[in-house]
Amino acid sequence: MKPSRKVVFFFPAFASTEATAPLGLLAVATPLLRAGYDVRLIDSTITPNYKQRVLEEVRDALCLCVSLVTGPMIRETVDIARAVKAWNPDFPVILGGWHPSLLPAQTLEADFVDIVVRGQGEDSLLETVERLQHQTALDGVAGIGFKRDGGLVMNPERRLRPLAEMPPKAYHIADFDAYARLCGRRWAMYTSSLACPFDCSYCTNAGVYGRQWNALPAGQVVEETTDLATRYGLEMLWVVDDNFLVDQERALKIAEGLVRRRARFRWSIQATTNLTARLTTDELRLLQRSGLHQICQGVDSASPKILKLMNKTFQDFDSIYQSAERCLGAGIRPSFNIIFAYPGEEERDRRLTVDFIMDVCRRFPGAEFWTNIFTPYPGSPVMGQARENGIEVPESFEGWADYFPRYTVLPWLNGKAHRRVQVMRDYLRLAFERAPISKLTASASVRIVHQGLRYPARWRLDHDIYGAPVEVWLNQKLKRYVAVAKPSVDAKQLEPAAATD
Ligand code: B12
Ligand code: SF4
Repeated sequence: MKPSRKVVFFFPAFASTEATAPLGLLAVATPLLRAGYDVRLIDSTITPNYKQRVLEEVRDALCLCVSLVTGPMIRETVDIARAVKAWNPDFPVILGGWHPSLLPAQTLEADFVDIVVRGQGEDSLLETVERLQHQTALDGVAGIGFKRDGGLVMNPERRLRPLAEMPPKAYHIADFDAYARLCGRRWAMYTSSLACPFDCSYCTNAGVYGRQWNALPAGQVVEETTDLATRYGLEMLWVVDDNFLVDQERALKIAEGLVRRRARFRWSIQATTNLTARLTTDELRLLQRSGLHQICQGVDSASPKILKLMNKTFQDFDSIYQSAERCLGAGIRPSFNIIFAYPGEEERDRRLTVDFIMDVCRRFPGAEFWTNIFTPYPGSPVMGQARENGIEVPESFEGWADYFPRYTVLPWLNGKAHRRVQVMRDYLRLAFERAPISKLTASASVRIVHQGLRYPARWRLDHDIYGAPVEVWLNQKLKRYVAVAKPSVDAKQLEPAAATD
């Protein structure tokens, strides 16, 4: 029998209503489609019966490929891979994405994983799939690891290719209707540059993309983004680059190009505060006219001691205030991220950060903060001191499933202290308005009650008092009245992926 040319992609849910097509899988799909493979994409977020669908699709396929990051996505990965192996222990299961890239050997040790792909997957996956199809050995395929005779074989690394050399992503295999039904907004992710020149000690990016920032030319970004938005009727693009503003001239050229093209979509970026603060209000206004509506920036802490420990000395406090003031002056929402409980953070450091958040939000209404609990990720520089910090590093692939910044418990933040920080984060959520990607439809009366809760929340944060959190409880009750769109169809009934792009 001729080996199949069908490849099944699975994307485990990331427990979020911020649903859109998984860009990593759309990236690795293109070379396969161009080589004539039939790609089926099953995203559990929009497929209620995803397990059954995977089990049906693999029956006449060549392999199953899963994309995942560290954390809860591991649970569904394990479940699906085990189910596939129960059906056919010899069916190849391939894992790619951030977690397998950062911990390839441990991931490959799992008995339901046959191959791991490290880093950029476009070329590595195509070569792997071709070898599987021709039933030839996997030796020499750079960037992958596989099993032989019960042992692990790690092939040499694959050289990183600049983004400009990479093929376009296969957006056409994604069901944007189903994502829009789930999150209430029709949007997609887009990559215009790779890597970041900085070196924050909690960040894993250098481990996968190095520090050599490289980018697509402005003209290409303008062409591709306008085409994408028109083709798929998108109202928004999230440019997921690590640091979009490294090349200021390119950023402004993109804005000029989009204004000239009369682009009608909104877009958001991620950038460091020091680079955002380099822009004048007029330059930010140009970006706003081109559709830029949000700049996500990692502030992380307001304690100079913690910023130093994070190796974030490139960011000063003036730049944060300047960024907030100028972005808002230009009509762009500054969206700041905070990490609580970084190793070495004491109560007074955390207090400094809360006071800082309150100050920025009061002085610059419209600025928003999103907070996380420090989560030690494999491959980040701070993981080098994991043992000294008392962190128990999981010894198996499955052990990483509970690493999630929403609820990570740390040796120095557990029990009562952990609960206190979580309640404090709940009050920060209540105290000032934030705009999530998903469009949640709350009734006017729910919104009025919500606004009323802001004032006691701010009082509590000012006075550092979080006992008997009735407002948080009330807010949770109110959430029941916020209608979240649910996927009504099985989006996986996609037409077999059509030809090339
Ligand atoms: C978009 C994004 C999200 C979106 C995902 C939306 C979606 N539908 O996919 C949302 C907002 C939901 C999200 C959530 C989270 N995210 Co996130 N996210 C990103 C971001 C910004 C872009 C990812 C992306 O699509 N990039 C573009 C694609 C093309 O690149 P890529 O993913 O690297 O894919 C390439 C390779 O990795 C590989 N590859 C990928 N998949 C596969 C699969 C196969 C089979 C193969 C062969 C190869 C392969 O080939 C691809 C092409 O070269 C990255 C940072 C970044 N700069 O990449 C963080 C990042 C992936 N997220 C991260 C984290 C920590 C989180 C959260 C925990 C954050 C939080 N505070 O809650 C949650 C976790 C969600 C969960 N399930 O547990 C970390 C992951 C670290 C790690 N160790 O895994 C990253 C790296 C950010 C960081 N620097 O810390 N995230
Ligand atoms: S600025 Fe952001 S992307 Fe760059 S190293 Fe720091 S955390 Fe990572």
